[in-house]
Amino acid sequence: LDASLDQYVQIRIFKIIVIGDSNVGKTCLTFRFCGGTFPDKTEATIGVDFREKTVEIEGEKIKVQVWDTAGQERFRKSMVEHYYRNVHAVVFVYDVTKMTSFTNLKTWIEECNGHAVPPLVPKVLVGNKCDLREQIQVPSNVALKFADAHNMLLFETSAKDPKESQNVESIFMCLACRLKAQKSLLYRDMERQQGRVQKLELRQDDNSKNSCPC
Ligand SMILES: Nc1nc2c(ncn2[C@@H]2O[C@H](COP(=O)(O)OP(=O)(O)OP(=O)(O)O)[C@@H](O)[C@H]2O)c(=O)[nH]1
Ligand SMILES: [Mg+2]
Repeated sequence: LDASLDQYVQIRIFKIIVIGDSNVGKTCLTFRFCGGTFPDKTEATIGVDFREKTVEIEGEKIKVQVWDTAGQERFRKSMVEHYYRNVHAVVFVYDVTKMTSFTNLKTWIEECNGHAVPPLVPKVLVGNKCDLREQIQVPSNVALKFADAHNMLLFETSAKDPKESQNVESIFMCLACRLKAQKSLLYRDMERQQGRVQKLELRQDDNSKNSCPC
């Protein structure tokens, strides 16, 4: 019992919020990642839906807590403060078949910046519905330029197409890896302050064996 309790106490939780226009597929993406399937039917999210998945990185179990937020203003306005409080990472989603969902990203980024999210909080951009190849309105190179300008990685995905599920997984795994690495860096800095450089080098060696999806 002691051992299992120990594990429970040590598990870390990363809060990742998923933001973007209504109908871009935030619910479907989070469902795909946490539940492994594409939901037959979705309703507009009201407030927020929580989903979570425990992943293992470098032997450490981490709980990824995904906040599937509402895109419609009337369903989110009372919740916005809660979305951004103590957030660890942000996923901005647009729909590759709808240009307005891409141009609106500016507003979503402004909202995020307006809530004093620290610059170290990783942010990524996700273009969803790539399975609708004939209807693409947002070219990859345009999205890539935008992502670069905002210091974000770009993922093009489909929550619907099972062949793309690895890409969906990569979004959250990449963020979890980065968060884990950030925390290790923090620990290393503390060690450096204490003059424990030897241990610092050992840790770096350990890290080089890892396979991060990004
Ligand atoms: N073809 C295709 N359709 C998708 C994909 N992802 C979501 N959809 C469809 O897009 C619609 C909206 O999906 P949701 O996940 O509910 O959208 P949302 O961003 O959560 O919307 P709000 O909750 O209102 O903010 C649904 O009809 C989904 O079936 C995808 O990857 N491909
Ligand atoms: Mg939704």
